[in-house]
Amino acid sequence: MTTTASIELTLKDISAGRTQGAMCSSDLVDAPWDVDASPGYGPGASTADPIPAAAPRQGEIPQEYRDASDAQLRERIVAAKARLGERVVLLGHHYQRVEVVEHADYIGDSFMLAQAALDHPEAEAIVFCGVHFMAETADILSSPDQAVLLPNLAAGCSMADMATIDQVEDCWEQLAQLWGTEPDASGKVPVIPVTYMNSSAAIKGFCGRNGGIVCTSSNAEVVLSWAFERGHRVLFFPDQHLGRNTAIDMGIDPEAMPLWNPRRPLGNNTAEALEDSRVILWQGFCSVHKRFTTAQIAAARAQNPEVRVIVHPECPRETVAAADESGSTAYITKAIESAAEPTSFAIGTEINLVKRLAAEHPQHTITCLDPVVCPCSTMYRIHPGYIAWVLEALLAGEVVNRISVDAEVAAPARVALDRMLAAKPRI
Ligand code: CIZ
Repeated sequence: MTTTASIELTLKDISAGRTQGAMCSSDLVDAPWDVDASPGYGPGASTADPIPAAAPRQGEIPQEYRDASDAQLRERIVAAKARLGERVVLLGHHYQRVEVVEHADYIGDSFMLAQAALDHPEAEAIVFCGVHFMAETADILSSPDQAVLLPNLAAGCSMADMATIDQVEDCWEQLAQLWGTEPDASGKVPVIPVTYMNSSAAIKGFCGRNGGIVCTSSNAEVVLSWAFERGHRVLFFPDQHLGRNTAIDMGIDPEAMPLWNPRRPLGNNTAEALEDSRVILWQGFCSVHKRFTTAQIAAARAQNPEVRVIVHPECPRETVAAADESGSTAYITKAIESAAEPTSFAIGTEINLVKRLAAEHPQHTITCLDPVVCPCSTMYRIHPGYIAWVLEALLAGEVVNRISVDAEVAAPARVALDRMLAAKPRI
């Protein structure tokens, strides 16, 4: 089982063939600029997923950053940040590696980081160490004269790419043909679109235009309640597991949750099944979280019957049902921080967060449920070399890797995000 050893060691083990059964490619030990030379999500957990043709690509960065040692990059980032002072805010997602989050002004989930972006109108640049949809969200929430920078443009999210705006529009048209879009006598519309934060700005904009809302894994239940006050059903995308787990926890019958396959008419459902539905689940998933299984939970319990198993709600239903608890990264972090007695935790989420929590809480034994878990390969594309490059460019008066959402998409996306920000997280 994975312990507090560094991710680098895990990757070296995989590379040397010492770890069996991993989907994790040994290429992860390569420098990101080598990985970025070919299109794709990068090596690791997401390699099996098709990448959209229009996915952003990262160009080559100057050789000096590629040649610098870890220590030199660290020094350069610290120095550049000190010189930039309040001109820059650096946001680090929970799933980023230690060498990245050590430079972050805020470390958190997408919900917390979206709020942090809102709280810094004075910063001229927000460097978002996360993935593309998070930077888009920060751009939508920040003021137009602030620049949001994504250090590596290829840091995307395979789950977010599983629902394209064309597919969602097409689904919406098919549902509108069945039921129309007007409210009935009770004042409720036939269906409310709800998108997980892990989606493109275009899809958030779609939700804003069509009476819908965004959710994160921290507030999905609150958001679904909001939607059921306004509609008979919810169309939930792109993560089927978060939608299913949240709805089941709210007491909704799993039979009333058909899966929508965007490549088939009516999503591969009958009109009757859709009529009887409460939540229509898009067929998307997270490549990292789908790896956590009931067998891993059984193995953790066989090793230590006292172990407290907490998994992320992006995991499959049977895994969530077998765990002791499930919750967002904020929930997991808080559960560990608030455990009064030394406790054994087995955690089902991305490895960088698990390792960091283990290092920060030596009084507890914190392991990852998956013995050969890969880092999220797209999050892993943010490397200190890219951070040094964007910060030093700012010092030289140059803005690189700016993520800008078109105004006509940003305005309705902001409506959907504002609805979410008004919905209070459960924890
Ligand atoms: O909301 C987020 O940032 C993600 C991707 C997961 C979580 O639980 O924080």
